[in-house]
Amino acid sequence: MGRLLALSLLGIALALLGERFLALRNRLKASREVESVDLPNCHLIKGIGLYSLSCVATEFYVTRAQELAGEEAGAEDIDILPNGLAFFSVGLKCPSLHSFAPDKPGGILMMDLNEENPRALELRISRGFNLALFNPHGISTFIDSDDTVYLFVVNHPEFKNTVEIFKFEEEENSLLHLKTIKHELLPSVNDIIAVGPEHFYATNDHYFSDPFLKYLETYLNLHWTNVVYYSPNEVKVVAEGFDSANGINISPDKKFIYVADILAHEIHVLEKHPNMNLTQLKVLKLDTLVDNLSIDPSSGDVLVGCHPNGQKLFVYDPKNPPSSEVLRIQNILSEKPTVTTVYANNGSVLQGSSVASVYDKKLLIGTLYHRALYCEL
Ligand SMILES: *[C@@H]1O[C@H](CO)[C@@H](O)[C@H](O)[C@H]1NC(C)=O
Ligand SMILES: *[C@@H]1O[C@H](CO)[C@@H](O)[C@H](O)[C@H]1NC(C)=O
Ligand SMILES: CC(=O)N[C@H]1CO[C@H](CO)[C@@H](O)[C@@H]1O
Repeated sequence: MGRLLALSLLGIALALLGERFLALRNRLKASREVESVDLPNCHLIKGIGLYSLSCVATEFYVTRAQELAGEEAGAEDIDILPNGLAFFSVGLKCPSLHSFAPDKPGGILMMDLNEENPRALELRISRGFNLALFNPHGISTFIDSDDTVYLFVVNHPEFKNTVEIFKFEEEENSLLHLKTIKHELLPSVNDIIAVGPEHFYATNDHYFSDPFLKYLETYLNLHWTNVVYYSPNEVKVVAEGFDSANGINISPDKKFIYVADILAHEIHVLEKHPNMNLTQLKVLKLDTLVDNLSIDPSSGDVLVGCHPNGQKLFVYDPKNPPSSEVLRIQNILSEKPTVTTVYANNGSVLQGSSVASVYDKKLLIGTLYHRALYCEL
């Protein structure tokens, strides 16, 4: 009897795993190909790639890509100030990248998009901050009523999860470190949107922080990831049940929060309440893995860096590389938002786009590891 029971349980477990495997192929959009959509005035920004999936999802891919390209993984996230200064976080390292990643710590680059040929410049960081362990991920800026600019950076020192708050000192091209935030409700932070000088919403892309448990929860499709609101007085889960919550951003009027659920191919529109609670307003289903979200400040449109075929991110084949796709969503609050493809490429020019950001008719497209594209719209 004991053996029969054990065998039945094993059978059920295998069936479940098989079903989860097929579901994973679907979640990764394993069989989708893209049609090219070109933009006329683009050039590559040399020396910068941008990547933004979680470590677990990309560790294999980035490792392979680095081996193949002989390059260091590039920037992770971009945030552009209203005056055209763009910030990039660079040098995210993941546990399994240990031996490949150089000892060079991460950093924050800045680029002035008002310049004719903008170049990225590394910002100095004030003494006292542990630069050697700097491992930056999602970033966000907040401008206070006195025009102070705060830069919020998700950090993974020794693969832990913290949020660092810096004050940007423009004349010195430097960042003054103000605060490190750690919290049990921030076990696997991916991206962040600042809503006050010490206040933010953040996505957890996993429920667990242990790498093996992360793998398991993703594979089993548990939908345990969430969005957390943090302030010095109150920290709370404000939305949950995401497959893998990734990019997060806010509407120009600050009334709505947008969250990209990468493996569910969804963008969630959440209404923000005075007590900072969120309630879900709608979910936009797309046919692609949605990574980082940015807002076009002139129109409020949402720009999405997407992976049309996530499988190719895992199983990297230089002859059949991952493609790129950038979507623009107009009138996201309306009954029928318009979704247009701004850019799509089969990987011959740009592989694995993860972020697209627009400023004054200029579009920056970043990728997981590959390159960054700078286009005049
Ligand atoms: C909203 O927030 C309050 C406190 O900030 C909390 O006690 C309450 O449970 C939340 N309500 C909902 C519906 O989540
Ligand atoms: C990608 O498209 C280009 C033409 O647009 C074509 O030459 C190339 O073979 C395609 N590559 C793949 C991997 O499909
Ligand atoms: C390019 C871009 O807009 N990236 C965004 C990724 O998500 C963070 C958090 O919402 C934004 O601050 C970045 O701007």
